[in-house]
Amino acid sequence: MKSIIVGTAGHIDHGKTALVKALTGIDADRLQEEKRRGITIDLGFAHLELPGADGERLRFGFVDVPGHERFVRNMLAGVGGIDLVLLVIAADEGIKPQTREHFDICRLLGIRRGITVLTKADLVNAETLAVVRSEVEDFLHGSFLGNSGAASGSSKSPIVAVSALKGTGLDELKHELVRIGRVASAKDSQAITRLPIDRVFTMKGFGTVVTGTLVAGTIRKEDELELFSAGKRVRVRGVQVHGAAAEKAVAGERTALNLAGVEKQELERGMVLASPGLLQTSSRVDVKLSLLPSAKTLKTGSRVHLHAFSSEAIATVSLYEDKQLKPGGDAYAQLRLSAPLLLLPGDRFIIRQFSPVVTIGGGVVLENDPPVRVKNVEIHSDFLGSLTDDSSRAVLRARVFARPVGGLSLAEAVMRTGWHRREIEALTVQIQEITNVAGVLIPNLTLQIARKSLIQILSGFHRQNPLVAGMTKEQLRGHFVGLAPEAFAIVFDDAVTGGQIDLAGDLVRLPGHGVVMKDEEAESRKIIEQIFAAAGLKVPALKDVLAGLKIDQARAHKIMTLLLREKVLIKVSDDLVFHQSALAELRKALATQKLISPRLDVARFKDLTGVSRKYAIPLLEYLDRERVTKRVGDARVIL
Ligand SMILES: Nc1nc2c(ncn2[C@@H]2O[C@H](COP(=O)(O)OP(=O)(O)OP(=O)(O)O)[C@@H](O)[C@H]2O)c(=O)[nH]1
Ligand SMILES: [Mg+2]
Repeated sequence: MKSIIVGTAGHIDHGKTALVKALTGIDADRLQEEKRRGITIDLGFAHLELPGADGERLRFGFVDVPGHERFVRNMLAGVGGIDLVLLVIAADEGIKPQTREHFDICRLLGIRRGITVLTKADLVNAETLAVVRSEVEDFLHGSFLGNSGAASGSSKSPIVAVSALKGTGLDELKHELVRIGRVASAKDSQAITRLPIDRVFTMKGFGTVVTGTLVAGTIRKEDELELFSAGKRVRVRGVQVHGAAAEKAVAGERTALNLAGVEKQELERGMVLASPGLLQTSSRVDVKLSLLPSAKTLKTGSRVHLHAFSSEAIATVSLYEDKQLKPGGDAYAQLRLSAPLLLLPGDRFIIRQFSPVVTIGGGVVLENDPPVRVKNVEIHSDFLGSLTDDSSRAVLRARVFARPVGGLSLAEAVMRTGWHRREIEALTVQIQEITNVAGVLIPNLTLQIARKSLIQILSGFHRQNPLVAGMTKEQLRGHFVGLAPEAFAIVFDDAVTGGQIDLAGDLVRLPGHGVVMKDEEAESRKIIEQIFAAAGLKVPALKDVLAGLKIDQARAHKIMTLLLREKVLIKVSDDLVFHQSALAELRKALATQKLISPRLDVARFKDLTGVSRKYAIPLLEYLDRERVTKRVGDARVIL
């Protein structure tokens, strides 16, 4: 069943609540004070099911708002989630200040569909009704509720005259509700769940209950949700939709949740329940701001009241391009919020003047984690412009290209767009210029440049250090500090697998660019290796070995350095060097010894290895450093 949220709008006393009651049979004025004073103070709710075509049914959730100018704040808490507006104008009064203000709000929120209702039609004669109708037509001209110009067929926004008292016009109104409800775009029940809370109360036998318009996603019994901005997890004990118990609530439904894990005092209007662990609140947002023609010029640095869904905050406006925004104009701006709010790109909001409080404009959130200071306004404005693109592919592409080196992780992409991870992954596949490298999205161009740089850096290194066999991987990594580690890893691994670079132990070099040894050097190297390999643990003194070679001392030392760097030989103390194979054997022997007894003293070690004390002590100290053994008092244990 399709669910549509219908909001009322219009001046005080024009008959909004009476109209909702005439349609649904439900009195949305639930507060004592409302009944006593005969005015709506806070949001009221009602519901109605109507048959559509082909046996389908449409479910309308009504949000009835107060018309009083002092309660526009409450009106704003309800209007954020609506799909369709009933703009209520009393036929005996015509257009009044809150008719205008509510209508402006609907336009600024991007509400696309609605019906204009001329109420109290029974109080005027046909002639007056015709005059009011034509006044209203002029007023709506060119807007989403206007009927001239391109609007036609199913997108037509009707004006219906109604008497809630006599019941006239109600059938026509229901007919129009169904007609428009059928074509209104439904909210996305697959999206990441968000329920802005508009009421909190306790119910005997149920505990804490919150209500709201489910603007995205689905909520089931037993779901875990995250409470923003409290940063708390809560459990859904029960779900009600339009006043009746339900297994689940889907986007577009008026939803009540019975919550476990939270007290009533911890909850308030303006908080949001959302899918856990995916989203984050923001204290700064970049937006596209529109100022009403009726507003005063807005200077950069001004403070305003911001309303988004059921939440509100004070915002300081910082305009990107100019120092001020003229009435009727629009501009990119950064809003700094007095309290962090859960906002996602695409969310609409209203701004009201700080004092006196009147609606002056609104806009759409583009970025919920903007830079504190923008270095180049032109580039940043271009970026914000690309975020307004209708194609989600274009938007994702722009976001990835805005992070050309560090990349955009999937988790962050979810947080910054509000899209599901799987959607983003699917989009990435469609965008040719970007790659998903182990969960980090990065432009292909960056990978190409990194591949080239890798080779250039290595060949530069070889040129400057002809006597060194190569760079360590860490040294090389140091040239790519800004690059996402995942991207470096793939570029590096690909280069090794593809044979563009050689990796020997810890050393990286270009193929054929190692240290070139002359014949006698190569021969000497072989001799050294053989002597140490054959010696096992009873190694000769290094200086004796080097002195026995045919080459000079400088070259002999160069060879030694190479052998140590490649870890063929290992230095255990200043004058003791072992072949790596001998130490590997020793480790094996100790592992076997451990099975017999992990305790080891110097005498035992000497027995085991056959070496003298002169070798035993430095070897044991080396093994301690390598965490093969551990000193405990006078003895050691094998780890
Ligand atoms: N004669 C007549 N009176 C109506 C009609 N609709 C509403 N009224 C009366 O107008 C008064 C105001 O109606 P409400 O429905 O409370 O007006 P409202 O727009 O909800 O007012 P707020 O919520 O305070 O902004 C009430 O006394 C209603 O009985 C109608 O169609 N005909
Ligand atoms: Mg009312």
